[in-house]
Amino acid sequence: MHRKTAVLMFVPLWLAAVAMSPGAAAAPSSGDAAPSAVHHHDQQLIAQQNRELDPQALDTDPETGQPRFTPLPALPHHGHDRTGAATASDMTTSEMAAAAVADPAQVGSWTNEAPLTGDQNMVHVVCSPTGKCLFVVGKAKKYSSYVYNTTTKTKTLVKTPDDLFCGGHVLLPDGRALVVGGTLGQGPWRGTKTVYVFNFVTETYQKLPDMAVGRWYPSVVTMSDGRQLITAGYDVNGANTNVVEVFDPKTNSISRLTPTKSLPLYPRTFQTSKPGEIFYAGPSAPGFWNPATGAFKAVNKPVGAKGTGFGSCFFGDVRDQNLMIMGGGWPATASTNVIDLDSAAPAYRTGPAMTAAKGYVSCVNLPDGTVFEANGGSDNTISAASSTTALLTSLTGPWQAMSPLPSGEHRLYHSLLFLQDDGRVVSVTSNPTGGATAQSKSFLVYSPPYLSKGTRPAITSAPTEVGYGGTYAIGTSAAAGRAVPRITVTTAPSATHSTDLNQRYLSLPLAGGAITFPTSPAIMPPGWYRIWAVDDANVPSVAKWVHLS
Ligand SMILES: [Cu+2]
Repeated sequence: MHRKTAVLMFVPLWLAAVAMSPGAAAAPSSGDAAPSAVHHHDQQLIAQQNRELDPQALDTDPETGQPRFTPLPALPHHGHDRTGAATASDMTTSEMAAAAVADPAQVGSWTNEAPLTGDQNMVHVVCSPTGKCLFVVGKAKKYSSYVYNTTTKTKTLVKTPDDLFCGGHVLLPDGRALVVGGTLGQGPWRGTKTVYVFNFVTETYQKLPDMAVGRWYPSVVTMSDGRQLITAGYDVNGANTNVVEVFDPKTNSISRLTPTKSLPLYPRTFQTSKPGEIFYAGPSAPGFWNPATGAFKAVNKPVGAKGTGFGSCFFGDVRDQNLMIMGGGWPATASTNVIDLDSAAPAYRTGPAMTAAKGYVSCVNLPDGTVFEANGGSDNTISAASSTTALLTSLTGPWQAMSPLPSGEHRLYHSLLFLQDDGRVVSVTSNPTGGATAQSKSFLVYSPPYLSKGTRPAITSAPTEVGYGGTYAIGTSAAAGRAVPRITVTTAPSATHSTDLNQRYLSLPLAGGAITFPTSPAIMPPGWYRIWAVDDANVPSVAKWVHLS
């Protein structure tokens, strides 16, 4: 693949790593915001995009307070197997035949794991270097949180001080989770101003001074300077806010930027390779945005892209800056669009079509450099759920069909996908129309084909603290006859509502047993990353966390 940005510098620069400590005194509350002045054109744009934002997901009619949907009947049971014998399986004959020939080394495999099954909606996840993931669960006004310990496979209920449901979040550079906004109420949906940080060691939330505005469905992205850009969401009155705010983890404070920006709910915003520059992926009115100055440079509209529940991932090494958006509803599309953000004239072009039309589709950067997609459907109903999953190994495609979701499972509204430290992918949550009886609470775990290809390599030694441009010796081991030519890097999972806006992947060649980190914090914003030894058969180790500063 063409590498445009030669950021690898083999300079034996051992930077002294400085551990960041959580900030000291909190700033005083910023008080109430002035009424937001949204331009008429922006209001039209927002209204259009938010119309697409799944009115079906509202189980209760905001106007009447009455249930909007009646529960769907149970899935039909086909009642026979391939031989015609009676069975209670949900699989069709052709599905069973496909399953019989499915080779995990070719298509991977799914398991349904117990730890969190039976709990409420796991709508938000943030994973940390402690090996613990924070799940914010529930639905509006019925909420809690769990810490899921991925090592011991146990869960702990966490005292949850506010309704964080449908807020925004990310793992901070110092290893805490930031959770902003949430649900203030519905009819119309309104967002809270609350700001919390979650400490994974003490497993407690700490309340910080409020944001200037309430936010329901905000986006949070860590920028190249290590601060978090907070955009969009419905405010305390249910209006889409154009106020842009920034969280500084060193001072635990929020500040409001002077320029405003109208963006739809959960806008797909990404730190580009240029410090201070954000790319808003659209699909309506995409472009490059400087939040500090308000400057915006539009790019072409992606072809066939849909604005609801679409997936978005950088394909391959983030230094190639190939951002892909895929799917979305309604009606759902299988189309993908790719834009090279580093090109002289950045423009969306058509990418390889997915194997199925899907809204609420998610994608994950796997540690071998491929992109895995799962979840979604052609509509937000169980009968329209898609069980297909696929792997993309080249930007030119095609998507290769992987093992479908287990029989009877569905992943629609509120579903999410994330990569565990063990190299497996978790898929949780589904809130199709039909209310509580239609929800799925299963905890599905996908083992990619690389986990069925012999003994995995291992990282035997590595530093915990690393610096920009620094070169570090990494000890690895590999199966007999195999070598480890590279170390790959993935971000800390922070997934919700078919997105993980901070997700990225890099591949660092091992030269003389050492790797060199990029020099630019726009490529790797400061914080915690997972490194993986990947052998010459593209089989990854389990991850080890490193802290970049
Ligand atoms: Cu939601």
